[in-house]
Amino acid sequence: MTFSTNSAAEVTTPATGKVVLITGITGQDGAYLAEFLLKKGYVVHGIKRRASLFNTDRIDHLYQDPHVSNRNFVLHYGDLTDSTNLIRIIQQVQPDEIYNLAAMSHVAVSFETPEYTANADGIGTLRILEAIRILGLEKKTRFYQASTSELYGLVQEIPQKESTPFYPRSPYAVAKMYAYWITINYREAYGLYACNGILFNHESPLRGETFVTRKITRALARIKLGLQDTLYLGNLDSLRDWGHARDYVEMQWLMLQQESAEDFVIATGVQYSVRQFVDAAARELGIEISWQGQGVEETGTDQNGRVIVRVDPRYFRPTEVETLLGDPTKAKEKLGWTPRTSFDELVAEMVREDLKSAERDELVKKNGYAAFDYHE
Ligand code: NDP
Ligand code: GDR
Repeated sequence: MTFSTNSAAEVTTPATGKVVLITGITGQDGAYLAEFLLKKGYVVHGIKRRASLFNTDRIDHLYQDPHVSNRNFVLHYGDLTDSTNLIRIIQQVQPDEIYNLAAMSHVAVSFETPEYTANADGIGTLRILEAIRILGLEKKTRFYQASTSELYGLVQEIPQKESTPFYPRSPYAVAKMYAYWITINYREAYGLYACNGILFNHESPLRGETFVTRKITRALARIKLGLQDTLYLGNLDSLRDWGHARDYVEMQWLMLQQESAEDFVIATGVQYSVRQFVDAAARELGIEISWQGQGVEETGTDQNGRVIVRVDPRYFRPTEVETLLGDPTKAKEKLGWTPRTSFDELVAEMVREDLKSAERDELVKKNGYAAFDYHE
């Protein structure tokens, strides 16, 4: 499904409700947030990038025919690396709230593309803040910045809370650190309602396939159906605090509804290793994994003696974030927010959805068409 670009006349069509602009609307959080805000009666505008293939799968169910007037869901072509484009879109949309979710969000990839990551994730945030200022929207437009637990990096305190010192460990985290501080600076210098959500890892069936949780649920579902032999992973000992994206976008909205702008840690307060995530996902599929060996030699074997998990050093990072565990006390107290989905429910939902798509691929294969495979 495609989306048209928008003329100024189309996007200024009067509509009821507040108007929001979401960057990164085609991503995991963008899709959940757009749906959440539409249900709340907002008019939702989103920025999507031009791509050579359709890249709107996650939001196709929200699509509205561009020929219909009074749409409450409108997409604009744009990019965080393009200041004039951002200024023009913000000028047209005149948003009450901006959610800056767009980013080159893959930590491992940021080591390969550090300059681009700094440009999009760091300076991109500055471009939006400057656009708000240039357009004189400081008093009208509230700004949410998608900050990250990756800022804690080499952790200085366990669990991590708003006051825990940062020690970023990747080009991604360093770029996000700039974005974090420039958001605070614009709040203090120009009185903008601008805040950081310091979100710990959050996952869902919409999670990108190369992040570890989705890579695991997708691969194990395919292994279960005989579409794939092996799941290759990097650091199995890495510890993360995993929540559900659907719960976390609600908090992003809540942060913009307060009397004054503040920064919040959003996390579950519970931590698991990558290996434990593999075990939990495998159990959902009736697979019991036993682990043998250490380091790069470590393997996971199923109850039939097949080695289905192996370590591949290509997935190690030059500098790793070994352990993250958030303390969401402030969000609980001030926003009244608690995560609704448990770790087991999250894993079960992701496995269920990946099993469904593996079953579709199995059908295609059985009917003589090859189902492709990849191991990123
Ligand atoms: P995704 O990777 O799923 O989505 C990222 C979005 O940003 C996509 O829509 C992508 O477009 C878009 N994007 C990337 N680069 C640009 C660019 N240069 N200009 C415009 N748009 C761009 O990330 P999530 O939804 O998981 O995360 C949302 C935000 O929250 C990100 O900023 C991420 O860094 C941050 N975050 C995420 C956490 C998580 O666990 N999910 C935790 C903490 C922070 P396209 O679809 O075309 O690629
Ligand atoms: P992260 O998520 O780096 O925490 O960033 P990711 O799922 O990529 O990695 C989590 C941990 O798992 C280890 N790991 C692997 N990771 C990937 N991707 N692939 C593997 O094969 C693999 N094997 C082990 C990693 O080394 C790491 O320790 C996510 C992103 O959403 C960021 O944008 C966000 O800011 C942070 O979460 C909070």
